[in-house]
Amino acid sequence: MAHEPSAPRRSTPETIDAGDGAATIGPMPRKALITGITGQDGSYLAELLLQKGYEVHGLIRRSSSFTTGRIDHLYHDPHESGVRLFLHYADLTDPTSLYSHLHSVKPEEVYNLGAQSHVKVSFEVPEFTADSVGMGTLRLLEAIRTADWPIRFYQAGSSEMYGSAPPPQDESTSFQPRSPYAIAKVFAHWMTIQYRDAYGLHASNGILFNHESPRRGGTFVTRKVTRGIAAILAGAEDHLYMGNLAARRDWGFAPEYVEAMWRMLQQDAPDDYVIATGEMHSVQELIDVAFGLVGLDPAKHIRIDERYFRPTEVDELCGDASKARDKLGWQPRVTFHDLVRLMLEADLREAGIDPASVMSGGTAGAGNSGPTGAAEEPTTAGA
Ligand code: NAP
Ligand code: G4F
Repeated sequence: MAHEPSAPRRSTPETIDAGDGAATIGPMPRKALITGITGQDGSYLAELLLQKGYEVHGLIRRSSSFTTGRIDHLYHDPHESGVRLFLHYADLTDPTSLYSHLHSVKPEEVYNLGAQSHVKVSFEVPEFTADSVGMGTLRLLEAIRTADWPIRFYQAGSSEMYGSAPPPQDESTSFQPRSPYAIAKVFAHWMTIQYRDAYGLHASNGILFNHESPRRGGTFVTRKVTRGIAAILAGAEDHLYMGNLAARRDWGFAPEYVEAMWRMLQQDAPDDYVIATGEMHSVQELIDVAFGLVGLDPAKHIRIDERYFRPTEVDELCGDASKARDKLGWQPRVTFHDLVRLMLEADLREAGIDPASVMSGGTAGAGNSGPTGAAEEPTTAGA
């Protein structure tokens, strides 16, 4: 399909490819299938796999508006040679779509990143969350079980599964989930182990602690803060309405975390791995660091709104990723302060503000501001 010169660069199942020609030379590239390719992690994973020479197939949901903002930069007209990124319409709640695309693509690696991934929202749409996160994983595993070629499977597990289990949390810590989202992830985690044990699938669980980037959705707390500051400096907002500032999280940098996913599937044997920085900070500290970088007083701009509190909260998450370090050779590099700085810089640029003009201590320069596609924090719903 020809791409209209004046149209915005949008990727649809008919029009997207990677366009660097690598797939046309030499042996057949390895094929990977990604659910959730339009999300933060899916976009970084697609980039990583394309760089490694894979042919990448992403499953996307049909929507009345474009959802491919985070992967549009991978777009090249399919009439060019070397197409290596393909998109297909499917949904984790629709088993037929999963089965048919799996069998037509025949991937060697499947990364299950698709999910209703917002914890607070999972209290409002618990059935859809359980369906997409829990049952969706089971549907994908069932489709894989029927395949007559070897497939390696990655399940995007979450530190939310630990819930009220005290930190530090590692692979031996018991799950004590505190939300519909976390309970659905626990189901998916154990189902992945079940298919590994019962059917010999090469199926691995990543238990990833919070990871962020300039592509993070706008209703997660880090991005909400960095976007909020940019809006305040741009004169568009005066206040930022927040929830529980005492919650503590282990925040890392998303591109490093998708590298760990890939490493898990390169192991001879499947296994489960915690991926984390081992450092914990409160939401209040996040606010103080981010506001401090631009010399704003948070007390003047932060307001508390009950709607952003969860019915049950996870107070403290801090991961011990020793196993990933020892077995996968994986280690985080971007620190909490670097992360806040690079996200803030990206949001300032997006708001038309030169970071150097407002930030103290120089700029990080590490931020991949890329397309974000993030939505506004809703004003009528409590996310
Ligand atoms: P995200 O930005 O919210 O992306 C979620 C992706 O799932 C989007 O592509 C979304 O598509 C897709 N999706 C939602 N419902 C679906 C359905 N019914 N069928 C198919 N696809 C569906 O999430 P993320 O931060 O990249 O996280 C990736 C995965 O890791 C998720 O499973 C998340 O739960 C898990 N995880 C994330 C973190 C973290 O800190 N980021 C930590 C641990 C685990 P649309 O674009 O159409 O909405
Ligand atoms: O950024 P959050 O919404 O992330 P949360 O709930 O930790 O979940 C994220 O990380 C999980 C891994 O542990 C993923 F599995 C999950 O998919 C998602 O990516 O909230 C972080 C903390 C919470 O304790 C929340 O109560 O920040 C607190 N918070 C305080 N005020 C707020 C706000 N969170 C949001 N979203 N908005 C607020 O105004």
